[in-house]
Amino acid sequence: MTDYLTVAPEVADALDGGRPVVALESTILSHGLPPGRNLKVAAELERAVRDAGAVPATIAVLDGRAVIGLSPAELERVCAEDAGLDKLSWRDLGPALALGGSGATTVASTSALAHAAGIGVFGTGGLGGVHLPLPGATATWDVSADLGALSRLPVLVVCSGVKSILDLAATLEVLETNSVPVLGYRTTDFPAFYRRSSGFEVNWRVDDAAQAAAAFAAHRELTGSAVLLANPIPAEFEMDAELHDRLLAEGLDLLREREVLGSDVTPVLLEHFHTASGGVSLDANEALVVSNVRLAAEVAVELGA
Ligand code: PSU
Ligand code: MN
Repeated sequence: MTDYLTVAPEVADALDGGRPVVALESTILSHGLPPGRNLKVAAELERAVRDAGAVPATIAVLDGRAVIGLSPAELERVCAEDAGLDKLSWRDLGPALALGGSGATTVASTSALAHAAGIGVFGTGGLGGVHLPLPGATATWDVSADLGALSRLPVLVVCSGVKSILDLAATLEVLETNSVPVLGYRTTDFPAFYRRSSGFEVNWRVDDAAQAAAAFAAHRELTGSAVLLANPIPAEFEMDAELHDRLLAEGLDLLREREVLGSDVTPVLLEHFHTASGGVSLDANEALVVSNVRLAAEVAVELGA
């Protein structure tokens, strides 16, 4: 695997010296945020990680290389309006690397590449999960590869839960089946991305970064699966419940009308939220991901790696 990795010198130095590093994904930039705003958020995320005392490593696949720690020019490329990057999940990495492809990495593929590079902590916005069946169908079998990746990679992922377009109960069950503990950060309620609470309980609560780090360190000794640290969106950015429910209903209608399936579902839904909310969802998205990567950096500092 190391033959396919290009690790930025600053990231390699930190890893060699046992200093804290935080992995960041690129799908949220290329497929989750509009051009212009994405580059601003990318810079802000890296700054938040640095301010908390860790080194950021934004990950993407560029021209057949898995880049661990994008340079400013590479970040611009990923965020460009005409970037034309594919969304690469874990299963896509082999072909993309071997065939010289380029693409943005999801939670699944970013976790795999971070682990291959020796990075254990990863901060992002939302996790993929189990999709609800379409009306009339018994099952879509659309279960994000993020869940499979978390079952097999010993990383700590900090996120704000999953969007309410997903089947939250089923998503939590799959995490349990795969021995992925869900730690609520200062809460026992699983967050629902734009909303602080989903009404579903998580099994553990931690109140500071040190507790999260200790839980992850102990879990890593015993299993090969991930730990999910669920951090609710900052209260002042939580989306109004009525607005949220309206946008979600409209978004689901849109998905049905356009017959959107598979990996396009999340990008199309996010785009609807962003345009139809007049930017409210963009501010929310930015606030939650900044808060998550800051917390990821605090945990990485506590872990000392
Ligand atoms: N959820 C969000 N924003 C995102 C994603 C999920 O609120 O940008 C992205 C992440 O990269 C995640 C991926 O790993 O979508 C999951 O896609 P899928 O459901 O196709 O596996
Ligand atoms: Mn899917």
